[in-house]
Amino acid sequence: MTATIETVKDWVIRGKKNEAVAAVRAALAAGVDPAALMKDGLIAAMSVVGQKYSSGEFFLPQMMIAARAMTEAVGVLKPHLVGVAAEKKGKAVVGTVAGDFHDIGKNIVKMMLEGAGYEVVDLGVDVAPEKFVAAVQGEAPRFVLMSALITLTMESMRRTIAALHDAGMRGKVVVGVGGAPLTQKFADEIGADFYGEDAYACVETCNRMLQ
Ligand code: B12
Repeated sequence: MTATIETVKDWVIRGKKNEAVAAVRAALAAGVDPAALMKDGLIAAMSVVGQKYSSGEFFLPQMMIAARAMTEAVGVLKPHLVGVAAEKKGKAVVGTVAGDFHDIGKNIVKMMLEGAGYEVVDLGVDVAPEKFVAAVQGEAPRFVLMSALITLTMESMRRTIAALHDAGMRGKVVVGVGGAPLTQKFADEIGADFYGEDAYACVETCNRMLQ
């Protein structure tokens, strides 16, 4: 089977899990760069799916099967993207904020952080501010990393930062935020320490902040 980044993207958009996985394997075997497969194949496919959903061409079931294909394909790419860290770095608590169940991006961030040597405590999805606070109190992480994909749930980030502040924990952690609708401007407005546009930027910023 010959497979290119475009083939991978196409199968994910169409929600064809087995074909997407086979196309990723074939593209890797043909020497396609794994990082490019992730960015221009898988992540780009989800943008197209989002556009099709917005325009009414796709409905929730199509979005769900595309997400499933994406998740399977990421699993195949993982060993090619994630190195074996030479040293252990800091601890990070990650989670998708309250009201939000999107976790593909958060899981990629987790995967890249673990590959870079971070210990990651994953709180999952729909994580209430109090749960982030309890994790900071119990785990003493260096980083709290929040993900949001819905404009409305971005406000949960503001509430989580306020809850950390009220619990006297804000100064003890570096707070990073990300997710497709996020911007640097919003991150500044809610008092986050950094915004990262993708998982690579997240790891790079965490590394920089440890120095
Ligand atoms: C897949 C998907 C779903 C799947 C989610 C499956 C899953 N397990 O996550 C399903 C089908 C379940 C779903 C459900 C819904 N969805 Co949806 N979904 C999407 C879609 C198509 C792709 C999201 C995605 O996975 N992208 C790929 C990942 C890799 O990208 P990412 O998350 O942005 O992550 C990258 C970066 O942002 C960054 N990053 C992410 N997190 C973090 C954190 C930190 C700290 C840092 C530094 C970086 C970082 O790194 C990641 C990797 O590089 C988007 C469209 C879009 N353009 O985003 C809509 C979208 C987000 N969904 C939308 C909607 C409306 C919904 C629903 C409300 C639909 C409904 N009627 O029920 C529900 C939400 C339920 C809920 N309460 O959460 C809307 C949101 C609109 C808005 N303005 O807010 C979108 C934009 C679609 C659209 N165009 O309308 N969805």
